Amino acid sequence: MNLPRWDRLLLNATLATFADAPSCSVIEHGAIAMHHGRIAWIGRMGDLPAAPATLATSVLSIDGALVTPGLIDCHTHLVFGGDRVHEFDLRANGASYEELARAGGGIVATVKATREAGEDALYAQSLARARTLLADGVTTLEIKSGYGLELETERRMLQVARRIGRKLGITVRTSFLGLHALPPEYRERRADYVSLVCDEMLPALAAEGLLDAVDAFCEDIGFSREETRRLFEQAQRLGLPVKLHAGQLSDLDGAALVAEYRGLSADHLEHLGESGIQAMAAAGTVAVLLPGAFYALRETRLPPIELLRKHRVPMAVATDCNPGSSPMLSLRLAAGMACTLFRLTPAEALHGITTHAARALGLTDRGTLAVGQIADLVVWNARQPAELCYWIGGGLVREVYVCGESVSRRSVSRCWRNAS
Ligand code: DI6
Ligand code: FE
Repeated sequence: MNLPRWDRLLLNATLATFADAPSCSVIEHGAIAMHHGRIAWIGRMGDLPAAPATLATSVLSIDGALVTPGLIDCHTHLVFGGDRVHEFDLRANGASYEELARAGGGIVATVKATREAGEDALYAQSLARARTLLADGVTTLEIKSGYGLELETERRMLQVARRIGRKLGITVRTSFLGLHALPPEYRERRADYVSLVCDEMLPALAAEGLLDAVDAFCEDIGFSREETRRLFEQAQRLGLPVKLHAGQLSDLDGAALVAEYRGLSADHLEHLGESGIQAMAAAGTVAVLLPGAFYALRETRLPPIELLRKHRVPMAVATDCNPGSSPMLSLRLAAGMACTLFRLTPAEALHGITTHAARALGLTDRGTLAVGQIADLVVWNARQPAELCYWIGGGLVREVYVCGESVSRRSVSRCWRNAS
């Protein structure tokens, strides 16, 4: 008989497959095989087709440890220059995020630092943050531009994002966020900046193959519906999917707008009404919840979780890792906060950082443990899925596999502060 010969086989695993929402779909006493970067077999150990030692080149018992798909952080601004510790201090002393933004701080302060950072410095400090997320179980990462607000620096950010993906061997998806803030040099020429973004920057970066999606900051302190629509029209012409920062601080009905373009996701959503939710449900647009920003800005208005559930809008959870509103470096913590602050169940929050996050990026080959899926998975120092939301902080990762290869603990556990 010709038995399969797999690259790697893990035995005695507690497998959270996420194959069937809403539960985590746990297989106890499980086994999972990886071959040529894909999941080749998954099931109960007792159902393996032969003695384990005959089935794979490497066979490892993991003593009941929890295994999940590699985590997917579907909304980050991880590439940026400098930091905004000073503003954190000012906010602790009573200043608001909007006041700082209107006074020339906020996003624009990071734009200045990002423009001034050379490519190598930008890469080093951003790579260190990506390593930290990876050490906490993230194997797929979305990174937005939006701190350049001019072609050259937007391009540099996107190139740095792609370079991080190549260096770490993880998947990085890039989104163009040219409509993030109005750059100071365009303060009196708003329409010209929107034209520059839509008619020059977006087509150029798309032609260079640097973009997977297009995003905008649709807010009172950001860009209007009309400006966002113009961007989406251009994205559609270029064949790029859209997503949107919508309803974080104000209600411009951005969720309905992005749904109109069958967008991948609407993100933040503290200000969101039922008609927007219905539009998202009809379009298959994912709701991306960002509890790190809610927490850091001391928001009190919750996203409408019960209505999202009622209309069966898939909810993803992400870090929104950025220097201003969410300097967050743990996706697992974001999931925990989604439970505590937004009252998601642990199973919902965990679907939010696996299956639903994959969908928010338009990816169908990951987010669950199933035969044929990419073999990105995490072995945890935990025995049940809810533990990943329950423990606040601490390193729970035992091993990360990316495309079937174990990521050396040494290379990922370097402190993120040391790399720059
Ligand atoms: N929403 C956010 O939470 C980040 N960007 C955005 O559009 C904040 C970016 C920053 O403050 O630097
Ligand atoms: Fe954001």
